[in-house]
This record gives sequence, C-alpha cells and structure tokens, in this order.
Amino acid sequence: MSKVLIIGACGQIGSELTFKLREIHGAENVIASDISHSNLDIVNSGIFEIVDAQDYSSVKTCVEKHKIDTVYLMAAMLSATGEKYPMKAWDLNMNSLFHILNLAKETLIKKIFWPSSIAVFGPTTPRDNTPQHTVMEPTTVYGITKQVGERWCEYYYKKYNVDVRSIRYPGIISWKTLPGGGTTDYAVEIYHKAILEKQYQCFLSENTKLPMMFMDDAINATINIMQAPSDTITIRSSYNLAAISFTPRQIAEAIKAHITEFAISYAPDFRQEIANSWPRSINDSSARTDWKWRHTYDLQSMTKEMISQLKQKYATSSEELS
Ligand code: AKB
Repeated sequence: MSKVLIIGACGQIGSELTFKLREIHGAENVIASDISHSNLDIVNSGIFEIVDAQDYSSVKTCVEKHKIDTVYLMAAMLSATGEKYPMKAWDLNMNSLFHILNLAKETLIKKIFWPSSIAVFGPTTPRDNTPQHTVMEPTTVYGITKQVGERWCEYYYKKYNVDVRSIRYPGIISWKTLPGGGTTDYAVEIYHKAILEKQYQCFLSENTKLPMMFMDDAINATINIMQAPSDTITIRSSYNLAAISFTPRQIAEAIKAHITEFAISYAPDFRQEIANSWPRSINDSSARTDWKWRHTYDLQSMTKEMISQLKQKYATSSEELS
C-alpha cells in the first residue's frame, strides 16, 4: 500500500488533492502537511504534520516517520506574490524541489508529483495553441523557478532514474479553498464577489484571454498522470495541460446568465503585464496521447457548478471574502 505525503496541503490545489488521495488510498495512508494549520478542514480530517518545505530535515523526518513512498509537492509562491518577493519565491520554489528530488535520489521516496505552470512561457512564446516544445523565456520570478525546476526534474530522471511527473497547470478555478497570490486568481474571486456583492472590479483588462481549468479536472489530471505506467510518461520536464480559455468579459457573461444584475468593471494593475506575457491557449496533445488526458468542464458547466456550490456555502456559513 502506497504511503503518500502532500506538502502544501492547506493550499488551493493541495487541499482538494488531499481529500481525493484519502478517498483513493485510505485516510490512514495519506499524510497532509503544511507550514501552519491554515486550513482546519484539512488539519482536522486526517493525519496532519507541520512541515517546512524549505527545511530538508523537517521534510526528511516526516518522510521517515511515516515511511512515505510518494510525495506531492504543492507548496509554492505564485506569480503575483513572487514579483513582490523575488528572492523568497526563488528560495521556496527551488529549495523545496531540490529536497524532494534528493530524497528520491537517496531512494527514501519512489515517486514525485511536482506542478509546473503556464508561467514557464513568456512574451516570445507563440501565444495561441502554444506547443509542448517551444521558445520559453519567462519574465516572472515564478515562471523562471518553474522553468528551471522542469529542467532539474528531467535531469534527475535521466541521471538518477527519479520517477518525477509534472504538469503545467493553467489557472485553476475552485470553490472550496481560495487561491493565493496568482495572476489567474481573478477567475475565482469573481464568483465570490458575484454572489456576495453582485459586482466585481477585475485587475485584468476585459479581453485578456488566459488558459484555465476547473479544479475537478485539475485533480483528475494529477491523479491520472501519477497512476499512468512509467513507460507512458515520455515527458519528464512537464506536460502542457489545457481545458478552457476565456477572457474576463466572457466569464462575466457566463455569470450574468445566472445572476442577471452582476456588473463587472476593469482596473488593470501590475498583474496585467504578467498576463500579457502568458499564452492564450495551450496545445496539450502530448498529455492526451501519452496518458489519455481528457477534460470535462467548459465555461458554462463550470460556472453553473461554482455558483451553485458557493451559494450553498455562503448560505450555511458567515464566511466573507476579504
Ligand atoms: C498564477 O496565476 O500564478 C498561477 C499559475 C497560472 O500558475 N495560477
């Protein structure tokens, strides 16, 4: 039976991944960890450890204590926060990856999932139907760490036979846990504000098109690539992954179909430049061929689900979006 550790389990993707992995492997075989108890749903619903992803001995102690063989490294500083704290982003994103790669090199763990991002691409990359292999000159610190991380993943696979698997996540949209510090965060905030205030001021301009995905699809992709036989994983840097692409204006229109009074306004800030440097749509044919990736949600079905889940959530809690 596999013993799984999720590092960064309190975050937006880490929390939903933890719930799914507990379903698959059994709660007793899945250890959630983070640097603090910031998500009580995760902390109180299974085994939880405080782990500092930047501290090798903290990670190693947890791996040894629970006889972990598989690690999902979900801790990272995202694009917008990374521009405010460049060195912190570099340290967190790179140190945490090296610790896990080295634990696998030393055969303490067998398998790694490490997320990359569409942020590996930059302004010189073809922006539509962006190929798997293309020009990559990222201009954000986050994008640089993800691009460098991809190179190291491939290096450890080729040189030390480390079984590391990765996908380049687009913006991920979910209703359970808020994202923190990304450029695509607007596409989550907009739903909360639509329900609470019937209006939203977007920090990107109305026609800024970016690749996005509903959380359920992102979790399925993550589980699928980890369950795929090793010889089907032909890319050991990171796979392009796509579902939908839309602009702030298009998501606002989709919301208006459910909340007719909803109004959007635009006040682009420093995140606009980041978004302008990223692809508008992604070619993910390698993932679709190699490990049979398929997405389920489009903009309309995702919007329906987001609105219905958030309406229930706010009806039963006093939670408010800060
Ligand atoms: C971000 O906006 O920084 C992230 C990402 C696309 O990786 N959501």
